Amino acid sequence: GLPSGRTSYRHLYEYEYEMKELARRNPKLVRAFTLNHASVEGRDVTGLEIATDVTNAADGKPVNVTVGVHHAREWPASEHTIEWAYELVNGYQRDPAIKGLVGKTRNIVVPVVNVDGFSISREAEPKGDFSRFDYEMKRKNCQTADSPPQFRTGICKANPAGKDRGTDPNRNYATFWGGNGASTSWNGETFRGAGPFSEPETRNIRDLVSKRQVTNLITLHTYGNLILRPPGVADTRAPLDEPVLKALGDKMASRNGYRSIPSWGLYDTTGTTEDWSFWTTGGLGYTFEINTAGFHPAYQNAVVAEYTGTAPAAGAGKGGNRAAFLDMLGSAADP
Ligand code: 0X9
Ligand code: ZN
Repeated sequence: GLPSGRTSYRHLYEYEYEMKELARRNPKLVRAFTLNHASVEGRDVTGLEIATDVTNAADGKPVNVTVGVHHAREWPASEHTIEWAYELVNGYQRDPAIKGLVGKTRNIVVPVVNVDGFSISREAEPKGDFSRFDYEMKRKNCQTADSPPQFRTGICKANPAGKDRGTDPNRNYATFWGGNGASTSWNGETFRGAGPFSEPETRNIRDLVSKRQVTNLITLHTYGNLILRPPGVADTRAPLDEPVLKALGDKMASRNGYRSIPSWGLYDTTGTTEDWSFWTTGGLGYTFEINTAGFHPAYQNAVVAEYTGTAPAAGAGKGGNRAAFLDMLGSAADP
């Protein structure tokens, strides 16, 4: 089973509660924090920092970042992220190898970056005014500033354009912002936003990464069983670090059975999370696309089996995402 023992998709309040509990029960190892910017609809975004003597922030250790749910409907992304936090906490107590790796690093996890969108998608009802048909498959955040006036009012959930309005947080980062593979329309599924970092959700990650020594970052999405590395757009020169990026991507893919490719090989994208973090910090960055069955299919497959490596397509016998994340941590600890 999973490090937490969980068997079903969490709600936003469960993420919040569990993160605070993990910190409360492990005060020397885990710190819960609120990111700098409240979401468009005013929700706090919560993260965890996991390190030996966690409150001693100025220790200069390499920082390994794991983030989930930029895209609202991609529920396994936040599940794998919070399970990784449990993995580190449990492992610190029970597994000398994990304790050793945690001791050399600072680990940050932010399970739900797009809290407004996730809340809409996760809480959509089977029928009625707030039906799944309208809201469960929401992708973007709840930005209204760019919508036509009649769609600018009310919260996402109450507005008829609630699913369509918003900025794609994975097109709003500054690197290559506004290039290929991002929409310029307020209701486009890949709307890039009014400008680089126009959204509080992306500014949160910008601020978090900028003030620390981030050497490694994974941003989790669904779906496709892919490990994607920079660059996200084909007409960009391959980065000098391509052999290093490829080697670690391929190593992690040998654990979870995903396909390891440069992300432009899927399709062009600009303004994405790990392109920005890689070009800004030099830290190795990857997108994982979890599972092949959809945005949030059966938990037992997309979360339990893919995390633990019991799914044939996801590293059966080779460790699954658990083992891939441990490789990433190993890279942070011993570059
Ligand atoms: O289009 C996206 O943002 C990602 N796929 S998803 O189905 N989860 O929306 C893929 C992004 C790939 N490109 C980069 N990571 N650069
Ligand atoms: Zn996504």
